Amino acid sequence: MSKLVEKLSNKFNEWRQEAKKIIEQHGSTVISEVTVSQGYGGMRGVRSLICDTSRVPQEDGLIIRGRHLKELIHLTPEEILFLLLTGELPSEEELEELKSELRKRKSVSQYVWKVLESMPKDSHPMVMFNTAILVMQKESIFAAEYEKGLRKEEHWKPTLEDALNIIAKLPAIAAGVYRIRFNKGQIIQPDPGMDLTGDYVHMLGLPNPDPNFYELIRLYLVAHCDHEGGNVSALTTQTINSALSDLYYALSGGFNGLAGPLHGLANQESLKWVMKIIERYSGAPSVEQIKELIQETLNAGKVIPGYGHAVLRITDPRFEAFLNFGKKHFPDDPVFLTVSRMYDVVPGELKKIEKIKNPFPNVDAASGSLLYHYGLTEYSYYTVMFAVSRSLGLSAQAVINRGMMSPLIRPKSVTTEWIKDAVKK
Ligand code: CMX
Repeated sequence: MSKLVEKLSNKFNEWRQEAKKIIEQHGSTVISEVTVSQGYGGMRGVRSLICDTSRVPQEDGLIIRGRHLKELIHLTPEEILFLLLTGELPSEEELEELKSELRKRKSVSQYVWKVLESMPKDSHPMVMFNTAILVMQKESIFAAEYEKGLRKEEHWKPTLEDALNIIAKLPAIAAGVYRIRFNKGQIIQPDPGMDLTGDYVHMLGLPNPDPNFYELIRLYLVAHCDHEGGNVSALTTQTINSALSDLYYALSGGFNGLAGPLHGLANQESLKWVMKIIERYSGAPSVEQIKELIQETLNAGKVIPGYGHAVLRITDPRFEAFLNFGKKHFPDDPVFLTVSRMYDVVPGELKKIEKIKNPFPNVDAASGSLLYHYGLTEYSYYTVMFAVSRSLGLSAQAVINRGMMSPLIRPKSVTTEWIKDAVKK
C-alpha cells in the first residue's frame, strides 16, 4: 500500500498547512449564523462542518472532489474510493495496488458468521450487517496501535488500515447477511481474483444473474458512495470517529442512522409503496390511481418515500442515473414502469403542499425497482447495499479527519429557558 500511503502523507502535509493558514488568517470570519428556527429545525442549513470528499449544492446534486456524479458513473468503486481519499483519480499502477490490497483483506473470520447465524431469524438485515461490523471491532488496527501509544500525526495510518479491511470485507458480509437472512443456502466464499463489484455479485449467488446485474451493482456502489458531511450517517460516523473510537464503532453507529426511514431505509419503504400500489391495482397503476394513493398516504400522516430532500431542490442526479438504467434495459417492466410513472405524478402533487421544500425524487425512489427486476426482491435488504457503498465515503471522511487531526466534535446545546431569555433580550 506504499503508493497510497505516500500520496496521502504528502496530501496531509499540504492540507494541514493550508488549514492552519486559513485558520490563522480568517479564524474569526463568520461563515454561518443560527436562527431559533434552525435550532429547533434539525440545524438545517447551518454551515459548521468541513468535508472535502464531496459536496451537494442544492441545484446540482452530488459533486465528488470537484467532479459531478454524471462524470463518474462509469467508474468502479475502487476508483471512487481512491478519488474520495486523495482528490485524484488513480493511475493504473495506483489502482492496481489498491485493488490488490482489497483482494488480500477479503476474508471474514468464522466467528462473524457464527454471530450472524445465531441471530433471530426475523432480525432486520441492517441489524445483522451492523452487528457484523461491530463484532469485528476486536480486529481494529487503530485500537491496538492507540493502546500501545500513537502520535496524533500518525492516527490516520491505522485508520486507513481499518478502512481498507472493512471495505474489503463488506461485500462478503453483506452477501452473507442476504443468504442467511433469506434462507438462500450456504454462504459463498469470496473469490480472491475478483474486484469488489464482481465478488459481491458472485457471493450474493442469485440464480442465473443477468450480465447487466453486474453493471447495476457497479452503478449502485458508485452512486451511493458519499453525500457530504451533514447527513445523519455521515455526521454520526464522524462524531463517533472524533472521540477516537475506531472505524468499526464509527461505521456501525453511522449505519444505525442510515437504517432510519427518513434516510437510507427509504429505498426499502419506496419499493414497498410501489408494490402496494401494483398489488392493489393488479399491475402498473394509472395516473389517477397514483394520485389516489398519494392522498391516502399523506392523509395517514405518512411521507411519500423516495421524495423530498433536506438539501437538494432538484431531481436527484443519482435517481436520474437509475432511471436511465431502467429505461435502457427494461422500460416495460411493470415495477420500473410504476416508478417512472410516479415520477411523472408525485412532484406535481407534492408541489401543492407548501411546507414541502423539495417535491422531487431522491436516490431512494428508483434503485429498488432495478434490483427487483434482477430477482433481488427482498426489499428489506436494500439498505444493506446502500451501506456497502456508503462505507467508501464515510471511511474516506474518517481517514481524512484523522489525517487533519480534527478535534472532538462537541457543539453546544441550550435549554428552552435559555432560548426564551435570549429572545427577550
Ligand atoms: N412526503 C410527505 N411529506 C414530506 C415529504 C414527502 N416525501 N418530504 C417532506 N415532507 C414534509 C416533511 O415531513 C415536513 O413536514 P412537517 O413540517 O409536518 O414535519 C415538511 O414537509 C417540510 O420538510 P422539508 O423541509 O421539505 O424536508 P426535511 O429537510 O425536513 O426532510 C426528508 C427531508 C428527506 C426527511 C423528507 O423529504 C422525507 O421525509 N422524505 C421521504 C423519506 C425519504 O425519501 N428519505 C430519503 C432521503 C435520502 C436519503 O437520505 O437516503
